[in-house]
Amino acid sequence: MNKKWWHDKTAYQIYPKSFYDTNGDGIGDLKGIISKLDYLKDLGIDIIWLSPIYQSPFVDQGYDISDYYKIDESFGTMEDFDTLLAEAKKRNMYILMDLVINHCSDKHKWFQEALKNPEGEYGDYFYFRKGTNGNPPSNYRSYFGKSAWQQVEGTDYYYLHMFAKEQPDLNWENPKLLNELYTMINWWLEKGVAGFRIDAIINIKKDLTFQSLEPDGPDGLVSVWRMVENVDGVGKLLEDLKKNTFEKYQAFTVAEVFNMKKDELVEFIGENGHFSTMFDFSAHSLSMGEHGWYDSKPVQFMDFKKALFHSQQECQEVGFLANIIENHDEPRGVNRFLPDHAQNPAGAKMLGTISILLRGIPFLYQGQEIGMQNCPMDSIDDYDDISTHNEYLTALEAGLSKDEALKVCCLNSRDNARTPMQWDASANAGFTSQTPWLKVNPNYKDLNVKAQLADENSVLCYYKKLLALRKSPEYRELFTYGKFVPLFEDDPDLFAYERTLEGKTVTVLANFGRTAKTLTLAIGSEADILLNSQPQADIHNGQISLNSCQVIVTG
Ligand code: TEU
Ligand code: CA
Repeated sequence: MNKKWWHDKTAYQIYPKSFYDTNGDGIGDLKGIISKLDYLKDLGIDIIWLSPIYQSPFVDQGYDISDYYKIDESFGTMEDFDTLLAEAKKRNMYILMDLVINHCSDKHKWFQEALKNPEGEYGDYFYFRKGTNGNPPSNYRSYFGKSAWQQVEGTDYYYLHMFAKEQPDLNWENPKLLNELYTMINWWLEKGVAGFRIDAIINIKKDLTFQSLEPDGPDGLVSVWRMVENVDGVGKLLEDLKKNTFEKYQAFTVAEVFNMKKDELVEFIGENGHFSTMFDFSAHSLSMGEHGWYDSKPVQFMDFKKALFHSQQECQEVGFLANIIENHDEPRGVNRFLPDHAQNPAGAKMLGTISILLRGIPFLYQGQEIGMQNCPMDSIDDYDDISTHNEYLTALEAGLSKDEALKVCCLNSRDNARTPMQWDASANAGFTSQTPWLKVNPNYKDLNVKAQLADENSVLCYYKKLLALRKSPEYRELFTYGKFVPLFEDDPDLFAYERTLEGKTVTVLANFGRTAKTLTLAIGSEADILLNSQPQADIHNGQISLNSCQVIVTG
């Protein structure tokens, strides 16, 4: 395997709106990010992915871009961005932008022009189709609910939007549009960004017949996902994208790909794949409901373990996955993947360890390093997220009471991860001096960066040790290139595996169970303890005892 510059790096996702506000408007900003670079460096971060900071009407929190060449004023200016790049570079850190090119905002000038004349030049940047007998061209349901076709007022034209109606899909069959996108991407790479996280990219290939499919819900619609699933040919678009942009700059790309087709793994992230890496969502997909959040299921430990073991084994001969516990679309991992008795600092350390020492590129999400948790909301009006409001309605339509529907949102909402970063115990968790744009989690007085920096047993101090171990001169190669070998696969409490490289082995042992557990291992009593989440470790003669929620790494 050819070594690449990003193989041994650790990444961190910033959700800029909720990271750190320096001018008191309640919205995080670029100056805020710059002021926290040392914090991230100290944590052990190399690569920073910024959720979208482009100009946007924020219908979907910046994933609706109205100008790809501008920084939204709520975040600062292009000068601030250049300063961020320069300051990151000084610290040997890399910046990734979020590349949202399946769709843009309905306020983008392309779309504004297109609306004036759907049959004109800009009309062909999007998918405009005529409806039949006053009905949309097909029965697709958008990811955010209701028809994926929106009628253009006063005409019989509709345009396709797989997400919100304010996010019209871009026509990837149009070479002119592609040229505009390539030029824009190269412009950012020339500027010095190290690469991109690539949004919703699997959706770019459409079945141009746009034929209706069998409905999958009482609304008579079918998830637009079915159309994506049935169409071939995304690979050609992705390869052209890479050749015209990323490849020339050795850019690092991490793709957001859900439900890839089985045989696409090599094509996507193999040695010459379309992307450097892509997120492993196998554990996240476990809780997805068939019809929405209201029929989502809690994740069972054995399923969680099986899913991760499977993707580790499937990918290790092929390429690198990007391992995550949470992101801005998901509830907090501590609440989602840990059993009730482990939803505490001990559990957070355990979950962090098993994830970060897997083979692949670790991606932390802001607040994960202090064990941030889901945020309780008292009313649906406290939620900002467009998807949460849609899922709430879907739950009501399915017959849930208002209280039940709210509960469903509390468990699943994307806003769980979007509440402001908890910096200290002062008002608004030190995130802003004024009113934050989204509620701060009330647990911030006990759970914040400042308190954890001062406590050597905190989740944060533990994460620092964990990342330092992964990047230590002695173990860096092993954690980067070493084979993943599962251990105790059938044990209902243990999450355990080895990483091995050239005769060297590291063993990761975590006890997710409620009670202590003694196990017999091939390691002798001479094994060094490289990391231990609790004060004591009990190893003799190949026997090791783990308390509930304890994780030990030996080497
Ligand atoms: O997410 C794509 C995507 O498939 C999500 O809709 C996901 O299924 C959902 O968030 C689960 O609740 C990306 C971005 O990460 C997301 O924030 C955007 O809303 C979306 O694309 C549209 O750009
Ligand atoms: Ca601000």
